Amino acid sequence: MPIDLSDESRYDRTRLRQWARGRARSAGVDRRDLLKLFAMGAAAGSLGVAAAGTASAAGAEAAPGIVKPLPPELFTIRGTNAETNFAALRGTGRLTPVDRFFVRNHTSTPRIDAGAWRLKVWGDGLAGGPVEFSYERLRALRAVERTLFIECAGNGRSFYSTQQGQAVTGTAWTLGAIGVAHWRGARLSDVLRLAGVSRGAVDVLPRGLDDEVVANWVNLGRVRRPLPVTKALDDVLLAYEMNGRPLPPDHGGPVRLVVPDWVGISSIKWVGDIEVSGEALYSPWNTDMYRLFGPGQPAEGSAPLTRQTLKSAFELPLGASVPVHRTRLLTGRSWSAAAPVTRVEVSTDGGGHWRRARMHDTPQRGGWVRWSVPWTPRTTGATALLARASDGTGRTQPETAVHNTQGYLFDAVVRHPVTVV
Ligand SMILES: Nc1nc2c(c(=O)[nH]1)N[C@H]1C(S)=C(S)[C@@H](COP(=O)(O)O)O[C@H]1N2
Ligand SMILES: [Mo]
Repeated sequence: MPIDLSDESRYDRTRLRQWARGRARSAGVDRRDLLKLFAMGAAAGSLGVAAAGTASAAGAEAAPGIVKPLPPELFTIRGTNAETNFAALRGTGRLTPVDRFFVRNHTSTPRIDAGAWRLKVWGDGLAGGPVEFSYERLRALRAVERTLFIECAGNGRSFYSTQQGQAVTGTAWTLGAIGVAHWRGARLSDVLRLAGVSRGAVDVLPRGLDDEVVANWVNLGRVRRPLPVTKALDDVLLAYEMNGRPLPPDHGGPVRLVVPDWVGISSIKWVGDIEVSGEALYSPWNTDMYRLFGPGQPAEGSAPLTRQTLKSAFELPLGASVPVHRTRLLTGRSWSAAAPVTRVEVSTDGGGHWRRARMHDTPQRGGWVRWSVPWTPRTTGATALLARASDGTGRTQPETAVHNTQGYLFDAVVRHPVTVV
């Protein structure tokens, strides 16, 4: 019998059961519904997440709900999202210009007036009651500036299927779900302290003001993902500027979180409230999503994902044609969430020989390095370009990434197809 939500006591009992199981406490999301949902997604080969009232845009020319222009030379549209074409970064600086910074929207970009915006900090992890911050008040706090990347946990996901022959669900990103920006904002720790965060606080739960996410008829509520209070008090920003300009609407304006090194979903855009809790919190974004599921993982999945990994990309379209006997400068970028990149090697013969690439930036944690290597193709035909980075922890990109059903944290060396003509 379907649950009648107008029957309040029945509804409350359902919520209570969910609560007892420790699931999805603020959205009334049933775990079994979610598992069914992901099973359907797997069968359909994609996750099929769409905004309430918005038609699915898979395969469409434009991403409904993104405000900025998305010219095809700069972006590849994937459902409600726009992937940066890596080739469009060639010649740009260390910072990704906003006009080509990828957009990952679960629903659509809301337009929020900074003057009317408020951040409400609340919950039993505060010593007192809720505290509100206006945009003006936030901007009056001590400001910090940092150059950091935001990268989707699923960046590179499509290579699980095209390179490793493995089935995964979710947006079929190549390597363009990353951007590096210079962010300016207040420290989340300052805001939490002003709000009276108590010593017993365990998790904070920032929530976006964008529409609720409805996936295959299950309402997951608004985008929100718990963050341990230790990380929240460490290095997280409440950013209001990106590359020296007020934060644009598509990237979370007027205010978003920027969570250094962590999976992009942590950096909640259009933040409207933050719950501070004395106990662990759950949302679909740290339970059934953004964990590793699959062979070798516990049935309930790995621990919630935190740090991003190590990757490299060429500033060249996949499948590009290049003229034979002509010397060209291959350029690209490498980045790691764990430590600065220490070395980049490139192969132009499918992995047979490797050469050191020249680095054009001082490697820095949280950013990427631009690199280049000259190449004169000698024979015509199909080949693969490979770039392999190592970082200060001693890690080098592996040949194969660890398969997981939702295709997160792809870190293997990508075989970038080109044809010499
Ligand atoms: N409120 C809200 N925050 C969000 C999202 C969203 O859809 N809504 N997407 C998340 C995901 S999955 C990623 S990868 C980053 C993308 O940030 P960008 O669109 O500025 O590139 O924002 C995160 N924050
Ligand atoms: Mo993401």
